[in-house]
Amino acid sequence: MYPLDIDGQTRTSSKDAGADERITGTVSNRPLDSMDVGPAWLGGPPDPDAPPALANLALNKPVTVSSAPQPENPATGAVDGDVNTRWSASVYPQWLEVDLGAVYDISRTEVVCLNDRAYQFTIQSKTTSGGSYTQIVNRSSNTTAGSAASPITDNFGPVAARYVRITVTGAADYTGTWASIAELRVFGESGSSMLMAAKLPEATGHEAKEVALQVYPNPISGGAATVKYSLPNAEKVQITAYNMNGQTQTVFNGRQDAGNIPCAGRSSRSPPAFTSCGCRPGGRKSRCGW
Ligand SMILES: [Ca+2]
Repeated sequence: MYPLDIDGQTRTSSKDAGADERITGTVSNRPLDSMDVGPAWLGGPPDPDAPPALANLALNKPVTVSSAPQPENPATGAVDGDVNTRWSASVYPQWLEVDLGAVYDISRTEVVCLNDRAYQFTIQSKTTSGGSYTQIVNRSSNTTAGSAASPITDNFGPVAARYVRITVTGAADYTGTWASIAELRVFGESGSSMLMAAKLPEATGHEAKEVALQVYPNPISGGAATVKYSLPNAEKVQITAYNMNGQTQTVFNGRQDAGNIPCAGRSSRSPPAFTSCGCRPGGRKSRCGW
């Protein structure tokens, strides 16, 4: 009925991962505690009533634009986190679209303009590449300057979005034809409310004791998660990811060669969905470096 556990024994339930053979204490189902989920919880569990942490989800994400930018001011200048670099294109209207990489609930945008200009723009979003846009910000009559110290900021109810497009249509205080945006920031829940732990089974008397395990970032955020570990020798390995609700997903369960093992997953799924684990470039088994 159930696949074999890590010891190669028949599992008696979906929750039987072989722990009873691995530790001497009583094994029972229980809520996760700080020892399960690593350093991120050592100060205590998150406050469930705390407002969600917002992160700039546009930072260093892929961008597309309406026309060729000024060569020295490429599209990436709008999302590189540096207020001294910019995206510039001429003439109006010009748009720039950032792909957040996954659907997030976004609730604020900030726009920093070259020379503190009062650019006029709209911001639209959609959840799929083929979907239709929803306008979430209308600054088409804007007269507010957008400086590094005081960006043009709009807060709105959470909007599910993956693709966020700013269309610059003019400026209130600048008569040139260049759309020059130093930073477009898109804030939303980064996924930091989802905590993940990956555990190796407690080994009894052999090399797995030496396994080094990293989960990065933890809590996972930004849509992607990576688990890395080293195996000094070929081993049976079982890695399970947990989210804060205790939901699990088996990242890997099987035999792996010695070496450094990366696992890639998506934190935007709940529980996190891991799509690859191991290092087999070109389809060949091989060790890999980090
Ligand atoms: Ca910039």
